[in-house]
Amino acid sequence: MFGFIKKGLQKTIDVIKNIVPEKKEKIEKSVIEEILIECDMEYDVVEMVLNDLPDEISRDRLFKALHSLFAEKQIFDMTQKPFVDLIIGVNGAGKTTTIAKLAKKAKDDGLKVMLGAGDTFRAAAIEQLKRWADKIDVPIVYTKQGHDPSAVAYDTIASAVARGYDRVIIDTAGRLQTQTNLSNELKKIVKISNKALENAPHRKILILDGTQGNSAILQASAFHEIVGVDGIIITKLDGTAKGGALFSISSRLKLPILYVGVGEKESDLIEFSPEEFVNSILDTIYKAEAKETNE
Ligand SMILES: Nc1nc2c(ncn2[C@@H]2O[C@H](COP(=O)(O)OP(=O)(O)OP(=O)(O)O)[C@@H](O)[C@H]2O)c(=O)[nH]1
Ligand SMILES: [Mg+2]
Repeated sequence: MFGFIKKGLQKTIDVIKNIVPEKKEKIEKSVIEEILIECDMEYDVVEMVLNDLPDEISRDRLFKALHSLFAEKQIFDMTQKPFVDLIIGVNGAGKTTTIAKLAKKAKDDGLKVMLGAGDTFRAAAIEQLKRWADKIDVPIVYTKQGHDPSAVAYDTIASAVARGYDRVIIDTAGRLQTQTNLSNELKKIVKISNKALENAPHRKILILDGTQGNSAILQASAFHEIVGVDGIIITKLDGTAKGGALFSISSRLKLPILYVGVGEKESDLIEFSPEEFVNSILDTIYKAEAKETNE
């Protein structure tokens, strides 16, 4: 039943298996504490979770405690045409790859998708997104290196409006000469997108590198302050044992995790479900089946 996310969580699950040699109905608090810390849940969050729990913890109690850490998913009116996603995040976080994955998902759902190569800082970034656009077979709006990214955002949205497209996904640079430059550039892209289409960008999605674990929280707060993030995508979950950081990232930032990246291919993106995530972890610890906890 919970097959998909387990693929991305394998390394985290391996760490847990080493701590819990035998699955039981109830697990000692000290063992749960060790598991959560080893999986890179922030210590303050671990304490908060364990505070209200008894010395021997049932699956049901732990499920509720862990599940409550995740921020509620905001409902977006995705019927707005075009629905515009702006993708932000630091250098190397996985923005461009994730855009390809999101584009493929939307295309597979029968939507007309257009990409905007808003990372004009590096020529290679434009080329990389063009290659993905070719592979997935979706149109892309781009310009020369060094040109104004907000103009690319504007042109992409305007073209999508004119051609009746359903979805626009805009890439951005992860690094400029200074932090202030990046901050001003992102604000400008948002402002100009809004001139191209009211309410655009509809979602500002922050991409975080999952291998960074909890250290991504500070970085995320900075982006949130600059533009106001609507949702997070955590990439490279396949390459890390720090899956527990997802709890602290979502609860500290009070932002929903929309998807997780579990590989480098365009199909390696999984819609994030807090239930499935928590159950995948609990399946490794407890004897009792998941369905008993969901009643
Ligand atoms: N294993 C794994 N690798 C990933 C995942 N997502 C992205 N990557 C890899 O991470 C590297 C960086 O990804 P990019 O998409 O180029 O990152 P970016 O944020 O666009 O980087 P810049 O354009 O330099 O700011 C690439 O080698 C990707 O293949 C993932 O979910 N799993
Ligand atoms: Mg990129």
